Amino acid sequence: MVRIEDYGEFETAWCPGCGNFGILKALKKALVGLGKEPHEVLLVSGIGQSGKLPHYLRCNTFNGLHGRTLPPATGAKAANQELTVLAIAGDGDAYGEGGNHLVHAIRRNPDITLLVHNNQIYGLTKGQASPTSDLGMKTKVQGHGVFETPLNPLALAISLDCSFVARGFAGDVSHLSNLIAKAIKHKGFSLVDILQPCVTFNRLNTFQWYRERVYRLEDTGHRPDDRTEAFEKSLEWGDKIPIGVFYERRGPTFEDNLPALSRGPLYRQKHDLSLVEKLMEKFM
Ligand SMILES: Cc1ncc(C[n+]2csc(CCOP(=O)(O)OP(=O)(O)O)c2C)c(N)n1
Ligand SMILES: [Mg+2]
Repeated sequence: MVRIEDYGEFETAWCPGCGNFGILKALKKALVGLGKEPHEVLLVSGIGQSGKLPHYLRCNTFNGLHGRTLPPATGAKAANQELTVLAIAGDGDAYGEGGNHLVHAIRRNPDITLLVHNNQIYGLTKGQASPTSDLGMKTKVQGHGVFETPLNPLALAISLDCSFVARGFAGDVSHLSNLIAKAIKHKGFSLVDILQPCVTFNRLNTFQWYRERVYRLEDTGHRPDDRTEAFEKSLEWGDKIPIGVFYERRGPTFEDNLPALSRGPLYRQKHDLSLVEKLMEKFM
């Protein structure tokens, strides 16, 4: 039986008190709760403080380019559907540089889970505004305050009919770990946006700031199969911030739609090299 210790314990480069510790804890708890062995799991990340998370778990990992978590994660799942694939990204990574990939991954619906460490700031590069920084937030670069309308990742995902859309809070590890487990179990593309306080570069959206505002959707009788209600809930931001599963629907995945995968994962399929030879002959 798999245990938390099987995922290892590593020294991190995160600041003491960082919200990323809650996410790491919740992820390990979710994987162990689902009985996933480290060799059955692949974590794909980009660049950022968030992108370091896979360095701190003993399992399969791929750390690629900033904003480019989703293409290799989608490819890995297509090659081996037996793997549990998670893409790990920051708000800059997933919603800024990787925004285009996010839109099209949602449309494609691969059976992978995207965890976004949403600290509403570029952490690794020391505190520039990100697409989710609140209006008016002052940084060393945005000296007069952020004036761009913040991107609402949940509303965007629901408008694209994303098959699973949730928001968690790094300060509520057991709730977050439950959400991550649900997202992994869901068949299709799952987005879990995680409110993750950055204790060094975001002095506005602190643990206390989030704690005073978050409430659980499941306590309100919210029905995740109601897309219109999910959209309405996704617009709530300010004095009250909902967390939980906003929206969930069933439907064919990217892998279901690929005829080449009907005979099982690519790596298990026997290849008939004579077919390739015949093809090559045509070009002789
Ligand atoms: C292609 C490319 N563009 C920009 C950068 C510089 N860069 C590295 S991380 C980062 C943003 C990090 O913010 P976020 O994705 O929110 O992650 P965090 O550190 O906050 O977890 C940027 C702009 C880069 N490494 N590569
Ligand atoms: Mg960030």
